[in-house]
Amino acid sequence: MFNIILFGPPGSGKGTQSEKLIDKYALIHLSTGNLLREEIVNQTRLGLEAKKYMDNGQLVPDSVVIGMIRSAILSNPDANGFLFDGFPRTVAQSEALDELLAENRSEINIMLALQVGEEELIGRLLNRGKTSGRSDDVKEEVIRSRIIEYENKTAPVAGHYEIVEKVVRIKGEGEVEDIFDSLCREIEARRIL
Ligand code: B4P
Repeated sequence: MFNIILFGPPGSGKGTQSEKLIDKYALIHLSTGNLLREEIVNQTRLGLEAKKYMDNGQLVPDSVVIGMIRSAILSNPDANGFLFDGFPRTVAQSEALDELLAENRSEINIMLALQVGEEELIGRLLNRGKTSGRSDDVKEEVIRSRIIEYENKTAPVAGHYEIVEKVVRIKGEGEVEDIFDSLCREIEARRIL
């Protein structure tokens, strides 16, 4: 198994690059943002609870997202590997992920961390908000709250994987294809074929 975390602030290109990476490497894409939005569309109890946090630019409680990831991993026993997109977003989530993978005699092989400046992030998300229908992309103050949540709670997750030398930082500004090529180079330098 080859497991990747695609890491970075909101709007850094995680969703965009994930689509390309899962195609190229036949990985299972686990995006907690997408899973939560599905719950919202289906108006489940979990979705209605999560929406309150998401609309305010806050992280959804750890117990909710860890439970979702646990069931997604268990329902894909024959996976080649997973691409985690938008997860883990807290140190508690990263510890839970390490344990879940260890139960399957697996681990995180690489964390690819996209680096993008704050004003560029805000511009991209406001732009997406014009057409995406995503309520968390419309108001600049909500986008700023998401970036603050990222700095306070999510950025420390990189430290957790830096200790085990799994983090590679990639410039996330510029052409989508150029960024994709940089990500692929790093994966191929480490992938056991
Ligand atoms: P996510 O769905 O993960 O949302 P995101 O971080 O905004 O998306 P992403 O980073 O993938 O977007 P992308 O850059 O690809 O999370 C949404 C919310 O769900 C969170 O705020 C939180 O409330 C909750 N949540 C999710 N996971 C959670 C967890 N684990 N724990 C707790 N809560 C959780 O795209 C942005 C825009 O940039 C697009 O329009 C794209 O076209 C554009 N773009 C991409 N690359 C570009 C480039 N190179 N140049 C120009 N534009 C580019």
